[in-house]
Amino acid sequence: MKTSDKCLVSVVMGSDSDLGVMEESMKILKDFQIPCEVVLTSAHRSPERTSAFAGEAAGRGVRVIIVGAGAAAHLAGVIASQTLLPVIGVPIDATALRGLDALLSTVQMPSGVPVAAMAIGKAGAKNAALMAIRILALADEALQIKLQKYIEQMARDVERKQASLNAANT
Ligand code: RP5
Repeated sequence: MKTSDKCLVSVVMGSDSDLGVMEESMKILKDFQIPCEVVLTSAHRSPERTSAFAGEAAGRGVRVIIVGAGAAAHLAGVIASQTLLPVIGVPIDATALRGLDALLSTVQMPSGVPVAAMAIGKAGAKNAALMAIRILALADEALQIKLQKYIEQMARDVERKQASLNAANT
């Protein structure tokens, strides 16, 4: 498994077909300069590789695991069952059920094994990274400041868009 040594966040996905969605997580982590890695493993197709990853991630310094998976998406739950690290799940639209299958598989975890389930698709992938950053920011004041600036920028963007709308409608 090719992984970086010093990453704080692992972005895990069940298939390379999930990459287009999970890139949203990676973009945010890169913007916040959080060292991260991408790991491809499947709960169903490579169960031993999945267990090996879950078992060693914390020991390598990983602090949060983001998991994107579609269909009967068991990957986040299976990883959460084998690590103490917080696991954030991103349901992916990969079948005729448009992600509802993955959402229910991700969110309906049995008691005792938590997965923080995000929205289906790109918004979920983006929010998964922001949630990971919020977790890391609990012990990192500089990261808290970056998050605050990100939030303030979002508010400014709304005002800028309002101004554009006003200009287009006068
Ligand atoms: C899941 O099955 C993967 O996470 C992916 O979303 C879905 C389909 O995988 P592929 O058949 O495209 O490899 O395990």
